[in-house]
Amino acid sequence: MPRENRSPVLVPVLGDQLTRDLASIWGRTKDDTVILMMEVWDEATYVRHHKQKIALIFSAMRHFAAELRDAGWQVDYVRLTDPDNAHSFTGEVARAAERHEPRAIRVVEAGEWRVQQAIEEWPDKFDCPVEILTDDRFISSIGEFREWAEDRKTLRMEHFYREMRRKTGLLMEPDGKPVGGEWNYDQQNRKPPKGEMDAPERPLFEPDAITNEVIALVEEKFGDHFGSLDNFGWPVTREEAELAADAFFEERLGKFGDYQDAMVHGEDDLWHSMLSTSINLGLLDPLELCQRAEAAFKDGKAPLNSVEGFIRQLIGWREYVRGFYWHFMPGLQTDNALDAHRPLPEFYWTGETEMRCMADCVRSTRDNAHAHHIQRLMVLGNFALLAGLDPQQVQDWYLVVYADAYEWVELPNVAAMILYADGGKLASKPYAASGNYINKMSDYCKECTYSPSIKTCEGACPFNPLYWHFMHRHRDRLESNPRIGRIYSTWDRMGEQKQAEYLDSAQEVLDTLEPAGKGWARGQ
Ligand code: FAD
Ligand code: DLZ
Ligand code: SF4
Repeated sequence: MPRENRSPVLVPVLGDQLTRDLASIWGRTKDDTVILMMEVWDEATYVRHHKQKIALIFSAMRHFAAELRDAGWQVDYVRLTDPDNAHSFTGEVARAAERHEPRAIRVVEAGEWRVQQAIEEWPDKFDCPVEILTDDRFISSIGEFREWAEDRKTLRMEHFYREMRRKTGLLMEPDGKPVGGEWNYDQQNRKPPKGEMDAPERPLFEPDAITNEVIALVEEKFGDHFGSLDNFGWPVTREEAELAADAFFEERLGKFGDYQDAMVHGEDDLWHSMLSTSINLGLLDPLELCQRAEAAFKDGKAPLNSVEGFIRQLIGWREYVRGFYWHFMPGLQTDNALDAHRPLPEFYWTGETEMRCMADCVRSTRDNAHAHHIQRLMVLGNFALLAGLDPQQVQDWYLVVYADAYEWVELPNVAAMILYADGGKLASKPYAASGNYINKMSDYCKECTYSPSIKTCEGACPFNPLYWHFMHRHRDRLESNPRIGRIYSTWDRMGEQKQAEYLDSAQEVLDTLEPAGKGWARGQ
């Protein structure tokens, strides 16, 4: 009998493709398909991921494999500890091809450029047809984004977002106008955290036997990676992820909008959904989540500013950064428009700094493998921008430390959104802010060693002089930017003595930054 008739189709499913109706599984019959899942060393070690991130991915992969088997699929699952582990996706597909002699390989395009490069070599490597399918879990394909981007001078998220609203029909009136009359209610989503913040706690999921086994494996093999496993409570199955989503819609969506930009010491989740890990793994469908949010608005259970804000994050930002990533890779990895070369300070890993805001964000990152958006952007990111930290070291840090971090979503946020390393393709101006912003949007400053109202010298919040140091050193580039230019008249009016005080104070801060020891993010 020719091989085509008796051999199966091999369907490799990557660690962030844990979706039952993944394009490569969809429409296949169980008796002539082998689903291949691979725990591989290269993925686990190309950066030294936070321990919770590895545990989450392996546990979710193992649960997904078990779920597929229960549903009657043949799953070939390669464990990390398999003595013959080939270390790479390509190596494991080669081994599986020997085991199963497939008549074809069918795979969904990878989330990350690095992995996709490897997959694109498969047709030449294997002696059967290789079909690489579009990842239809995204609303906009890579090609659609490219088309949208091609003839535009500026690629603003807001314009793309409106296209996505029209495409999905979310929060749209029948006449093509946005529900409520406005496309974007971000102005209403900046309530400072005043008074008692009573955010309900998100559900944490008790590790089961599979997760405990994985946690032990991670402790054994990756025990010296950054982060703690003590608080591990991420959803690792679709059922758990749905329970987490239920809790968000019932208890937190209502105030999600108001407090989207708020920060409170020791309050790590506030009204955020905490669903990014599940969405990025493929356990939850972002479009379904948006539809649920829209239904909550229609049923009068959540206000428009919350619902629009949530939908904008998912069909706006999330889709936009993914398109942006593929449009500008691989250059995005090495962009450094602001010529920033300062090494990442050690306190990004240890949290040992007198800056109370930074210390709290690093603590949450270490304990939870999570920090919420405004902490990533306006505290950790803002400091990296103002201090002129090396983009590649900052990128590595963000990729390592967050359980939801995959390069396609991390890199545009880091290189383009926080560091302006792309020279302004994503953001119309750098997200630079002094201590005032953090003071307004958080309770951090009240008990900090520094004061946001002291601008220079003794006791000054480091963000204050660093802000002016940043503006001063990038004047040539930024002065002509209409959204920033007028800041320079304030600077010029200060007079030379005040300016010198700012610059000297900033230099003092910069001189105290101790570079991170080698080996936190890469290497042993
Ligand atoms: P919520 O605040 O509840 O938001 C809802 C959802 O919107 C999120 O789950 C996420 O899927 C999506 N979302 C919101 N903002 C963004 C954004 N800027 N880009 C893409 N999706 C977004 N998100 C990641 O998933 N992985 C990352 O590696 C990542 N790195 C980031 C790095 C920096 C410097 C910044 C500023 C943001 C980064 N984000 C990243 C975006 C955002 O911080 C997280 O998605 C969010 O904090 C996850 O928590 P949540 O699920 O409670 O989000
Ligand atoms: C992040 C990660 C890790 C740590 N380990 C694995 C793994 O062993 N096997 C796997 O399939 N995926 C892993 N991942 C996620 C991959 O890096 C992810 O699938 C890529 O982003 C795909 O582009
Ligand atoms: Fe952060 Fe400055 Fe506020 Fe201290 S004073 S918490 S360093 S913003």
